Amino acid sequence: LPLDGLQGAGTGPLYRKLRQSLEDAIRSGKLDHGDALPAERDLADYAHVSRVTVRKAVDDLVRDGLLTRRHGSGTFVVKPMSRVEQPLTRLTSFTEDMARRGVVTRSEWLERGLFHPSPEEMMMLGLAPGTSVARIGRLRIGNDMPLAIERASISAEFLPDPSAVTTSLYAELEKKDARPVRAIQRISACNMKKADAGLLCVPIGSAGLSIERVSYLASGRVVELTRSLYRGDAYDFVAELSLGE
Ligand code: 16G
Repeated sequence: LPLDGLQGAGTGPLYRKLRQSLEDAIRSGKLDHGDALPAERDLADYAHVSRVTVRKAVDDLVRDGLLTRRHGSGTFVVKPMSRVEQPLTRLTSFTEDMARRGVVTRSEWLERGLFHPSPEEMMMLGLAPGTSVARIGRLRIGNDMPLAIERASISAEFLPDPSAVTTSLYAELEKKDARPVRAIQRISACNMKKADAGLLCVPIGSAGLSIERVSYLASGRVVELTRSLYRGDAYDFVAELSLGE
């Protein structure tokens, strides 16, 4: 196995030492990105620890985003993504942005359905009383690395069947002739709370960028109200500036 013994691997409980030793193997390239992690039993035999200890160490590394579990095929070393440089002046979708960079995306669903709108959604989206709102909440993942949590609210008029959104919300809106053409976006700094940090695989309190986007149709109608939380260690937002009048 491409692992050094647990002797020099720091102090504390065994699973921490094993975690450290696995992390060292990943950082030094002995375990390469995309490699499958040896079977739990082999790791346990090799390190002279129990399988419970191995599982704890692996859980730790999965939580911190160094390893990923793929259902049915095992545990793999995550390909780290370099920081994403995101232009601030183009109204593109996550799926498009990532495809352009050759990043493989997927989403985990946090929420998807029609709901009774909150007063804020009614106001922001200009909803008539008695109408519903479609909510699309997703953890957005690029090359196995969780990048952002996005929660979008859309008038049901433009998205009567939220379950039709399987990959791209904007692609689905486009089919309904309701893809936004203009948006206002506000970005502010925040520290991640426990639940969000857990989803994004970063330590609690890590720097995040909280982004609010309100998007419009050419007619001026609001289509989308989206609140997102982006990983501060993964994104650079860039804009070209020119001398004002
Ligand atoms: C972007 C947008 C989000 C929009 C999503 C649609 C931000 C910062 N970004 O991530 O508002 O809902 O794209 O992406 O809010 P999709 O078409 O891939 O679902």
